[in-house]
Amino acid sequence: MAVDPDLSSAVRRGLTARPKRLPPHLFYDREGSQLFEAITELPEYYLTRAELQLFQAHGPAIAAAAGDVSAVVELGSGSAKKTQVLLEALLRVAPKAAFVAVDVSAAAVEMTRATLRARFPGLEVVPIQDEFHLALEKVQVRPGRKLVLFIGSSVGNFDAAEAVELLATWRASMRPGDALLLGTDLRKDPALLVPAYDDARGVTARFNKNLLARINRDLGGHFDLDAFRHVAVWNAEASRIEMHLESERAQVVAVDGLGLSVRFEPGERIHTENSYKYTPEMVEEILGRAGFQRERTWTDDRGLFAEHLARVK
Ligand code: AVI
Repeated sequence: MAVDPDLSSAVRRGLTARPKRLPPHLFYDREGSQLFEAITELPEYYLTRAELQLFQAHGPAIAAAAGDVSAVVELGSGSAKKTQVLLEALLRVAPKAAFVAVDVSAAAVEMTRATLRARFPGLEVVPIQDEFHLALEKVQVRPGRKLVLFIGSSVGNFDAAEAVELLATWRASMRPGDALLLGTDLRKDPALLVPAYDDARGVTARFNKNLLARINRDLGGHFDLDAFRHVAVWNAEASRIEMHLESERAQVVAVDGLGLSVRFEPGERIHTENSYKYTPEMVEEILGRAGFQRERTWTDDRGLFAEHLARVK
């Protein structure tokens, strides 16, 4: 079995920590990415639809505020369903702009390139498979102002300190006049939030348990998926939804590829994800500390989701 060293060290570290945890970027192998696409179609998962509606309603205003940019750079590319709607509006204001699709996965950038080529035949689409900050440095060889997109509430899976560090790193590769469009989910009634992360069909439960399935597939793990329960809870103090996997009983699970035996108490949890839900103050704080000035914010019709346009200070 060819073992991925990043996966091995993250799983070893997380399963030997107290409390146990696994980092959320491990969700996104092939199965996990497909499950995430299925989540975005769920009736309970309002985020994707709200952001799409926001782009349909406010795309022209966002484009006017962003101005005549020479490149639109999307950090984290994929099916680009929502991006197409925004891009339509952006290209009316900046018809010569190129689109730069950045992702650590070659398959993701290729998928974006193919989708956008079909929809916008004249558009220059530049795929970059790299870490986001390195891609931003490469993009700066192009003259003109850039608009960087970090949408879909991806920032919400980082805590405030991590988010500031991340945005500040990108900020260091941006120039005065460049802009960032940041998508954030908003703090709201937990009666709406919790089902979005614990849907009736159990797709999010399968997405969460795919972490254990992945350890079984890629690291020779022996997790019994039925011996763990998917848990989604609202942590009001931290303003975040937390996902956990809770052991139904006392058990010891071997992970052969790591030479590890992991003991679980009944009810013991592995913390797998945080999804922060923002107030305007939280957004202002993160952008400001990372060296950006928030200029404008738009929300969808139901006030569920927000998009913030910020400039390099
Ligand atoms: C990718 N990210 C913004 C999603 C979220 O809503 O935090 C991941 C997700 N986790 C469970 N459902 C969706």
